[in-house]
Amino acid sequence: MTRSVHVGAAQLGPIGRDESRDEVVQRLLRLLRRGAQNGCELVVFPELALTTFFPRWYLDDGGDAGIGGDTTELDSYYEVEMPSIATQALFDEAKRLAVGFCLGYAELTPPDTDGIRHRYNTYVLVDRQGEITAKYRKVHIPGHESHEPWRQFQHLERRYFEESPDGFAVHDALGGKIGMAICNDRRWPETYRVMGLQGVEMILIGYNTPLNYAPDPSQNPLQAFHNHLVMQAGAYQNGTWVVGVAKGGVEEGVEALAQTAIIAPSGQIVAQATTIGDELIDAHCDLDMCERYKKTLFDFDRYRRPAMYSVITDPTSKSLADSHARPKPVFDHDDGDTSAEGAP
Ligand code: CDT
Repeated sequence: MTRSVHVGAAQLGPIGRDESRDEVVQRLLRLLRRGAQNGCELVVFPELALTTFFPRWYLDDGGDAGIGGDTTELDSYYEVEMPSIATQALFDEAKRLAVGFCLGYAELTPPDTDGIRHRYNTYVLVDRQGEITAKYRKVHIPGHESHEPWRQFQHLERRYFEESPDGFAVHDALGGKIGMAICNDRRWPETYRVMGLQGVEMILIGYNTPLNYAPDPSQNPLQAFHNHLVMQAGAYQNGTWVVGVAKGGVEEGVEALAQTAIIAPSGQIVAQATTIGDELIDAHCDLDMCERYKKTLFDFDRYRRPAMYSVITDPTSKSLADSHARPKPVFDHDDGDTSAEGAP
């Protein structure tokens, strides 16, 4: 029997700074119910799906030393528990409808043994009984740490979130192997490969991507192209489904990419959002299709050459330039003749 997951990608339009959690949860519930009506087993929401994308503002006054001073507004964007009072309705409805979901939010942990509370950009995977079965914290945190007034808007993710200490796990869920990644993670091939090496069959990725990239505006017209480029390549090169879900549209004056897409292990887009607002797209994803790629062109055990890749993770590994340096010619001629022994 073929293994298949009917997945819904629940794109969100903008969330206002003054929009309450309850109002946002009502929007999520509408999308969850639409997914259930369509027969989805899993509905995937974007990164930071409960609030506006608050890293666009410098919200504390700790200066270059890091978060400090009055953090009242900043802290209001984080969840200190999950389910929270406001999100409980989503968990209850998921259970009633027997639809799993994946939700992105800002997480503020309880104090650890050193009394430190950690801030993460987090995804939870919730099963069809409404129980959290897996948590993922964003690995690649983009943007900057300090207030940069020259920008039209900030991207202070590196101030407001720590890098995940946990990495990329793959989970047995919905009859398949499911992984998660968040926004900037999707641009890095290692994200997909680390999960690919664990046999992942479906990667869930939420994103908030401003169309204006201040450090290099020449990339602005390429945002949509790069978005699909990286997710399609990640899917194909690892023989996995990828579900990329946007919070798009103009949020607090900042235009963000939509282009939510469900991508097959062939790298082909099988469903794509047509709006920049709240929209559910869905697809039947045949998980056994992954094998066609995992067992042929991308048979990792047969064809990969890990010994050749050590520079990726081993900082002590010799660079290619060092280990493959051309021997110096025996005779150096100043007439440009490179035919001497040792020359190419
Ligand atoms: N949310 C997020 O990770 N956004 C980044 C924006 C570019 S870096 C400032 C992204 O990779 O889409």
